[in-house]
Amino acid sequence: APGEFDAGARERARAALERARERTLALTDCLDEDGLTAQHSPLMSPLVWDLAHIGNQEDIWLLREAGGGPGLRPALDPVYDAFRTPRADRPTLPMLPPDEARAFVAEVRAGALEVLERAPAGGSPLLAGGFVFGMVAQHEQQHDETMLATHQLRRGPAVLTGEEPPRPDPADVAALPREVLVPGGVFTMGTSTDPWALDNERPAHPVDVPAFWLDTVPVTNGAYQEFIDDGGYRDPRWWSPEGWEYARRVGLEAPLFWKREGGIHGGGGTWTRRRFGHTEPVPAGEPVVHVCWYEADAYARWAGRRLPTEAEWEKAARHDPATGASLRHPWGERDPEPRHANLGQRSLRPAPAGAYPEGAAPCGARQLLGDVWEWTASEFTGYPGFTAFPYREYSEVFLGDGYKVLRGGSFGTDAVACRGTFRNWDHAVRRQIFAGFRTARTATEGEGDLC
Ligand code: AVJ
Ligand code: FE
Repeated sequence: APGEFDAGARERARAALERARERTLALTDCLDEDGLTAQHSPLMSPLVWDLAHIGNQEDIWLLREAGGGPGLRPALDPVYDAFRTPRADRPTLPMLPPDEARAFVAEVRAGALEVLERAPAGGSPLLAGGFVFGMVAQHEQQHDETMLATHQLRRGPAVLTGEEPPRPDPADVAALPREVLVPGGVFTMGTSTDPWALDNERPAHPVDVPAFWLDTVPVTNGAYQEFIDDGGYRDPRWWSPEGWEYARRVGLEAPLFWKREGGIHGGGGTWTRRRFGHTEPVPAGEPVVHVCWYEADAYARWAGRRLPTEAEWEKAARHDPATGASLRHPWGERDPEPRHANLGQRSLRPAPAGAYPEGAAPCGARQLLGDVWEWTASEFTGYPGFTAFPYREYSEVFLGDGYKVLRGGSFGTDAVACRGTFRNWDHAVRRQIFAGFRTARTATEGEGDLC
């Protein structure tokens, strides 16, 4: 039964924990001691901090809170408390060296799997549907994506490999409309039933979203280059006042990791990008990635459009006009499979725009999940009736603080941490995350009204 921690939920929890750990080890076993303890960017923790922080959270939530035991190493809590020490200062912490960190996470995991076996089938909200195990698996996967971003920032020879994402059928892509219409009316945003949904995705509530048009696919590198070539970075008309001030101050002129080869300042030449240790021509047909919210907002204004609100994004991704219900994923209730979306770090890049027809939403938009996180116009706030669960530091302390919401997940997001309701957030200036965007416009009167 839903809500019960039955055999099926236990098996899903075990599989999610094991998949997360395989990825964590793949991201850390490929570097030597120096590569793990060095700080590759002041924006990020040393990788060995993420590794033992993953184990520390599992110690707290699975061994102590779910298991009711004393935990393995509570004395490590202050070292791996993200709120006590900002990322820039973490190299100074008395962190476990790599071998000890590996032994620590393995020992915590052995205990956690015992808790998983013997935890009661019902009773506490923490165990309902295996929530706390799902939460810990999602936490590890979120840090894995953060570690992937650290790998992208890291200088030096490539150490990661991935598959090529599928090439979409060019005829199919050419036939796609530039934008799709999402009719006006009420839809159900958020969820009260998804057992592993996190506190900020709850509860389900009705939201009236007027009709709007949304880009069928994310904005591509080719389209973004037109903005650059048109002098978009030098024209304050397109920028919010804070965005303009920021862009001038730090000298923004292209997405992070891009470099102009030849040409003159402000025009000409060709662009290359650095991607996981390789330099390559910027592929025009792929969604743009590594832009901050200010750049996305400026591009949208230049294009005569705007960023979608978070509610618009979720309505496009979930609302099924045939039934009036909200789907779990754009394609329906099934867990993501490789044919639906570019998720899970199978690939180290977004797929070309127009890929994944089988993952399309009812409105016809593609690639809403996977490829790149999508900046929305909205700030991160709690839904009506929000209650922090199980700890205030996951979401609550960030609410109302000016963070911008991102939706949809990237090629580096695991399926367990990605669904139509999943909410991510970050500062408007952040570019090391795997973020792109798509644009929208409000429909004119008469377009898309429900009669
Ligand atoms: C939800 C991705 C914003 O990485 O800061 C990890 C996830 N929370 N550990 C973050 C998280 C605690 C969080 N984001
Ligand atoms: Fe964390």
